[in-house]
Amino acid sequence: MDAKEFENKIDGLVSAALSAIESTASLDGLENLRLQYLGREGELTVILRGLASLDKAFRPTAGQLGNQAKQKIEQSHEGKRKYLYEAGLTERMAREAIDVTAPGARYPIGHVHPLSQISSEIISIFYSMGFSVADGPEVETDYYNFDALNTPASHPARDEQDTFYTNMGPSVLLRSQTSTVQIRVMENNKPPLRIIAPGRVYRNEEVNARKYPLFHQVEGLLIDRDVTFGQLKGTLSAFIQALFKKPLKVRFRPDFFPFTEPSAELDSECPFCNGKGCKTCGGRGWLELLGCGMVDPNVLKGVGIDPEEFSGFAFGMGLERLAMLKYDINDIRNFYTNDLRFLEQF
Ligand code: 2NM
Repeated sequence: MDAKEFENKIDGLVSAALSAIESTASLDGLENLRLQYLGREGELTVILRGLASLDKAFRPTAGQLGNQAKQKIEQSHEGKRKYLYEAGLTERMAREAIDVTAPGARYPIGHVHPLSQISSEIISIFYSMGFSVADGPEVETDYYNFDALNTPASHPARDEQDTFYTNMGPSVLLRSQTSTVQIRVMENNKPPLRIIAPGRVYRNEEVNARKYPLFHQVEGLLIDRDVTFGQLKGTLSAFIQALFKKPLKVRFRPDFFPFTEPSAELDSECPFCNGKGCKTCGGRGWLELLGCGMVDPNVLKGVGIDPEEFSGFAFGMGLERLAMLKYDINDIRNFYTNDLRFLEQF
């Protein structure tokens, strides 16, 4: 190869390298070009390695040309590398920019179900009066649900029309009241006793806006010596005032339950109109809130408590009914459909 040929070859190589560098658009592509020309087996490297075979007189010039070529390619490569790096950085900064002033994402937080709310509230009121919480099975026997509660075989509540019996045996049923728990507590503990039994109960009813085959009760029981109906009235009127957070009159109307004698319904002055009469109380000024009475001596005898020594009172209320009144809910089915638009209001 003579000097002219060498010069042409070097020039051709440099202009090919520069135009390839010019047109590459990625750092990876650029690195491949660097290897192609300047790497250990790169086109220029191979040529420079072959200088020894050139005419001795031409060698210094050739060496100079080769080094200049190398510098040109290196400069071009370095210029393009900086350019691509900066452009990539600018693009990433635009793409990944965070607006630190943007409001945070809201995570939906849960709500306590209105039945759980009213249940907790009732529990804490009775807790403050010295009652503790008891619970028991939802699948029960007719002994605990009826016999022990002085409810005779002929009573209509025992009919399949009203109570869910299971296929686990003729006497196995879903409890229709939480009094079953109170019987179990009286069987296993000596008086004095002060307990409430919150929980699910089941009755075979056609569904409508006020009835559902599953609902919740809180029943209460107090057993001691010399318990009076006056103490029942005082306890329940304190409870009603604590629940509605205002001084409300209560009245007791005679009623009948197999497990209490005497028995009564408790009405309170309507807390929404203070007794004047409104939509909620149907213009009557009074709301029927719960059932109560003095525990029947037959119930005490059945659990081995001597009715000559001890007496007691008991009461029971439906949580759905109380929650519907307190939160102005017009359909009991809202409690069980778990529609978030409903639940989020509480
Ligand atoms: C009510 C109304 C009146 C009641 C009675 C008893 C027990 F176990 F002592 F006999 N527990 N709960 C009772 C009394 C329940 O619910 C409307």
